[in-house]
Amino acid sequence: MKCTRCRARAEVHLRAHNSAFCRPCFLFFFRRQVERAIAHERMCTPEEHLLVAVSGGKDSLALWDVLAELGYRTTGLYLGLGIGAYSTASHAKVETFAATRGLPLRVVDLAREESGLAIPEVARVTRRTACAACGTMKRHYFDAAALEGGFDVLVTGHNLDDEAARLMGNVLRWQTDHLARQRPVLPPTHPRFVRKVKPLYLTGEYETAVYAFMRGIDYIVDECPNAAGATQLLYKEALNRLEAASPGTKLAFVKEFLRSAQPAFSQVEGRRPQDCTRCGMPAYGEVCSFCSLVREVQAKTARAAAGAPA
Ligand code: Q46
Ligand code: ZN
Repeated sequence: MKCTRCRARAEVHLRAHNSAFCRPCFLFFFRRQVERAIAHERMCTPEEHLLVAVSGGKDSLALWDVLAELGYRTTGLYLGLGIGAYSTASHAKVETFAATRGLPLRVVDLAREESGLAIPEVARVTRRTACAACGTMKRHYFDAAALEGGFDVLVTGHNLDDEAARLMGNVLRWQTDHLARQRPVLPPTHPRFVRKVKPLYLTGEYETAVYAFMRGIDYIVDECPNAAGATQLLYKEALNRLEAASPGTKLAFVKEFLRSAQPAFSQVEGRRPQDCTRCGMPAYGEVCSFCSLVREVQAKTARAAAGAPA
């Protein structure tokens, strides 16, 4: 097979794009996809300071690599979630990536923060799934780090597969409030929020894996051990089957949702957040969801210590 761009021997075949590329042309194509997403959605400008949330996986490290290559001012943000060997290994990958490229990195270790709570403990005490606890904790620490560091934009590595799976989940349950917020750019709705963007929202997981391989990025291949039971994976598998039978399905699903359906949902977007009475961060009730979770853990831990049933 020949490269669609230069007719050299192709190394990658992208069925969804009906294209094949040699190595230099694939890297060009990948970067241009990110540039186009940023320009089309007005995600950020070269003057702004970007905080890039990195997990040690291929998507976030590939994204950080492209953004730095494109000349954006970036700082990485790694959250130590306290998930055993997975957290230790992913932290090491991020540190090495940043050090070899001379890029600034911030590390927030959840167990060392004021609340002192790592994900497994929150999940165990509250009897939530690890991912439910993790989602609330991650959102809070991302927002807090962006605010504290004076960043303009928070960038995450969500790719097309993530967005398609999330869309499928939201549609299957008609979660209209979630659909209202499922966009590649979220403008701040509170003075303590910064803009949140997802430059890989139209880039498939396979493409980021190929990019990471070609660029020699050493990322953590293993998934978080808690991912296995997550419903998201089931949606991803279903979408992969649809994609195999009809290439381009995921791209059309997400693109068309954003073009023709999403505006109707965002029109009815709900209330604006107030200030959390405990931490000052945005909240939809008296306290934000993070503080409410921390309170719950503290109350249940105290009850258990006093010998009462949880
Ligand atoms: S890190 Fe956290 Fe994910 Fe692990 S506990 Fe679930 S949400 S699976 S992206
Ligand atoms: Zn709070």
